[in-house]
Amino acid sequence: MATNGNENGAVGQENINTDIVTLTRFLTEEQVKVPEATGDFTLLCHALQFAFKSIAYYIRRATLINLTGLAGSSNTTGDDQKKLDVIGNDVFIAAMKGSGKCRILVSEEEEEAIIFDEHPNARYAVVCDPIDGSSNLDAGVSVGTIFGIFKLPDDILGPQASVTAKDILRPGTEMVASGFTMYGASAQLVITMKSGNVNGFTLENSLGEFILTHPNMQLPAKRAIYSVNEGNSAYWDEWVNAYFHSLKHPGEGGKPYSARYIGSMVADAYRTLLYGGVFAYPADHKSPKGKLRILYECAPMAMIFENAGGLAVNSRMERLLSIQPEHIHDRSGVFLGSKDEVQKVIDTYHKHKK
Ligand code: AHM
Ligand code: MG
Repeated sequence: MATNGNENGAVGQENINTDIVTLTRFLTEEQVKVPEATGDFTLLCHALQFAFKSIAYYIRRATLINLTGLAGSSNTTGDDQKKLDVIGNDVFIAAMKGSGKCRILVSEEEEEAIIFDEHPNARYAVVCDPIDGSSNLDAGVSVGTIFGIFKLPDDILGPQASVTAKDILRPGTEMVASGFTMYGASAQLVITMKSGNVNGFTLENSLGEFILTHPNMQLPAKRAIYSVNEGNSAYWDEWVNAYFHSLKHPGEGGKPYSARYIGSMVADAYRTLLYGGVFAYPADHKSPKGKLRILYECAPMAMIFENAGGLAVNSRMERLLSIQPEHIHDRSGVFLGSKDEVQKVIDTYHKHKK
């Protein structure tokens, strides 16, 4: 077998892997496994990939090219928009439109769903939060893009069919794929297909390629880490307070949980995926429907966590993936993470609701 001369791990001699799996290769190999595949999904993913690379590039350079700060506008829900929110959204819309494979796009930054009537035969609908956690941007904290992909039914294909936002008010169980890209020390893309594995890719900046670095990600079944904005505890239901109290005060001989909260869902979720634990943004008295959005924040994350062996429920302990949003920006409470940790949430809920 040929080697590249680094058996001793000598400094300056890289052990070069010349057979790497890029996202492009991975998608092609996945497509081959589905004989009836048309290639449309693969092309859509290529367009998504370009959007992630572009957003990663602008975020890396933000401070240098004056992209930090507010854009002077606010989005659908009155949140101040950052310049990068606007750029991320524009990049995403252009990529989806240009793919020719996207019929409907829902973005957190757009009040209405965008319907691409110029592509009446496009089979896919995409939901996204182009830059989630953007309040952290100027401090250089990791943010991310979250996305979900639905395949539209045949009866709304073609120039005669009329497509509306209602066509995308579907539960997460109907997604064909979901994922997120975290823009951190490096850009990390995590993607999963319906009932498939969860795979993690790292953007290699010089090659400009996402490389498969975390194949078949599996969430540890338990881990004593909780991630929640405890500043909201005055608004929480009694059972939510009781649950977090029990983590911090485990009783005689027990070890209290560690708290980790970045305030950027993608970063908190990525850590939870790798290390285990529980991430929560419960519904509370101030936000009775919760803060996070069902379509493009909760459902895509829920699919990743379930496919990696974890659980994801809302504040009524219903499976997050089964929740049908009432409108495209509908919200939900969320608890997701390691199987045993989320089970503990469910048990506490039922004990207190008896
Ligand atoms: P955004 O979509 O406006 O960026 O808000 C979503 C973010 C999530 O990334 C994060 O989990 C949450 O809001 C943090 O909220 P808070 O600052 O209330 O803790
Ligand atoms: Mg968001």
